[in-house]
This record gives sequence, C-alpha cells and structure tokens, in this order.
Amino acid sequence: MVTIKDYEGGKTAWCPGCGNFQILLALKHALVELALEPHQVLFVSGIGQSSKLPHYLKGNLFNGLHGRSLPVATGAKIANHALTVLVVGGDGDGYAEGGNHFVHAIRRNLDMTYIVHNNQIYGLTKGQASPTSERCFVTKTTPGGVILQPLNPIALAIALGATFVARGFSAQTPLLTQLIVEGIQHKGFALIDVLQPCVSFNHLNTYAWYKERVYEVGDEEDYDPEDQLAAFQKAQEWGDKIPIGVIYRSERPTYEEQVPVLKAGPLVMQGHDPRELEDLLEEFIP
Ligand SMILES: Cc1ncc(C[n+]2csc(CCOP(=O)(O)OP(=O)(O)O)c2C)c(N)n1
Repeated sequence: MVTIKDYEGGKTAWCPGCGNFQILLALKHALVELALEPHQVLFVSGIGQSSKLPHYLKGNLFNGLHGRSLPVATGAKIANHALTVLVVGGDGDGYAEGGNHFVHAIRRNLDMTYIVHNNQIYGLTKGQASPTSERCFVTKTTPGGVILQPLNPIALAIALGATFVARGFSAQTPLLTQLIVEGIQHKGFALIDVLQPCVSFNHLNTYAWYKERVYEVGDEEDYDPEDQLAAFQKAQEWGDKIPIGVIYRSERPTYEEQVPVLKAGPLVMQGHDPRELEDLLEEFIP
C-alpha cells in the first residue's frame, strides 16, 4: 500500500507560511489516493521556489532550466509514455519564459499534468513582477506599478482547446488534492493553476485577499465545464469573485495515441539497441 511516507523527500527551504507547502501536501495526498508508486511517477520542473518541489518528494525527477520544464517533460513522456508525468513550476517559469512551450504543450495534448504555483510574482529572485501580476502592483521591477495587462492562463488554455483546465487555491488543500487526482486521471494535458500566496514578496494577494474572493464552480448547479463558451466566460471572472475548481474539460486524442511507433508500447521498452543511438549521434555530430 502506498502511503505519504513513501513520498517523503529532502528538507524544505521555503519561507514559513508559503503556499508551496500546501501544494506539496495536496500533491502527496493525490498520489497516495491514486495508489501510484514513486517509481511510476516522473516530476519535472524548471527554476524557481516552486520548481524546487520535486526535491522534497521521492520519485523520478528532472530539474531543468528556467521555463523549459514542458519540453523536457514532452521528451520524457514520448520516451516512456507508461510514466505518470507531473510538471511543476511558477507563473514566471511557465507563463513568461516558458510561455511558448505552454501554448504548444496544450496543442500537443500529451497525457501529463501541469501544476502552476501562481503567486503572481517572481519569488526565487526576490519579488519582480510576473505575467500574472495585477496592474498597478508595485514590485522591484515596477516601482511605479505594473502597467501591463495580466495574462489570464485559464482563458488562454481554454481558447487553445486545452482538455482539462482547473484552478485551485493552495489553502483549500482538500479541493486541490481532488483537482490533482482528476488532472492525473484525465487523458490528455491537464492544467492546474494554483493561487498561492507568497508571504515574503507579494503583500497584495495574501491568504486573506484570496479567501475573500474564491468560490467553487462545482457548487453552482447550472455550471457545465464541458461548455467551452461558458468556461471562457467563467475564466474572465477576476476581482471580487474568483472561480476555483474544474473550469473546462473536453476530450480529444492525445499526442501519444497518434504516433504510430508508440502503438507497440513505450519506446524505452521496445528493445532498441543503444548502439543505434550511437550510430545516429555519430551521423549528426561527427
Ligand atoms: C534562463 C533563465 N532566465 C532567468 C532566470 C532567473 N530566474 C530564476 S527563477 C525566476 C523566476 C521565478 O519565479 P516563478 O517562476 O514564478 O517561481 P517562484 O520562485 O515564484 O516559485 C527567474 C526570472 C534563470 N535562472 N534562468
């Protein structure tokens, strides 16, 4: 039986009170609920406070470059699509430098789950504005306040035809656990954008600020997450009321299902001779 202990990793180096702790806990609970064993899971991240999360877990992990977690995860999933691939990182990592990869990962629809710790700030580098920072928000790089329109990851993902789009709030850990479970179970690319207070560098979007505003879409009887236009409209809500829960879900074939060579099973298990790779490398890198 898989227990939380199986996932206990290294000692954390986050600020006390950081929302990252709640996301880590929710993720562990989700993995236990799905009875996934650490060897069946791959955690991929970039650079950031949030991207340290795989260090605090047990399992396979790849900690790559800032903004490049999704291409690494894509390669790993194609090499071994039997793995449960979880990608984690911040709003800076995923929506700024990794923005291009975000768009195309959604188009590809590989079966993986992407958890974005959206604290609306760059935490690791000590408080610069990120793509999701609010207008007028004063940060180290915007002393006169942010003048750009914030990026709306939920609306963007829905517009791109993402097949699973959810928003969680780190302090609502049971709901977040459920969203992660559903995201992993979903066949295709699952985005879970998590509102996460940064107690050190974001004194605007605090626990109290989010608590006053978030509400669960699942509590609304007439909300249909399979209605793309309704979901897009829901995604526009931000301000006094912020929806959390499964905002949009749909079905379309995954990338893996459509690549003929993968029909014979995961590439790594197809018995290719490693020397084939050496020949290839020699051909391309003389
Ligand atoms: C290629 C590259 N560009 C920029 C950086 C500097 N850098 C490291 S982390 C980071 C942003 C961190 O913010 P976010 O991804 O939101 O994560 P958080 O620390 O808030 O969890 C930046 C700009 C880097 N390490 N590498």
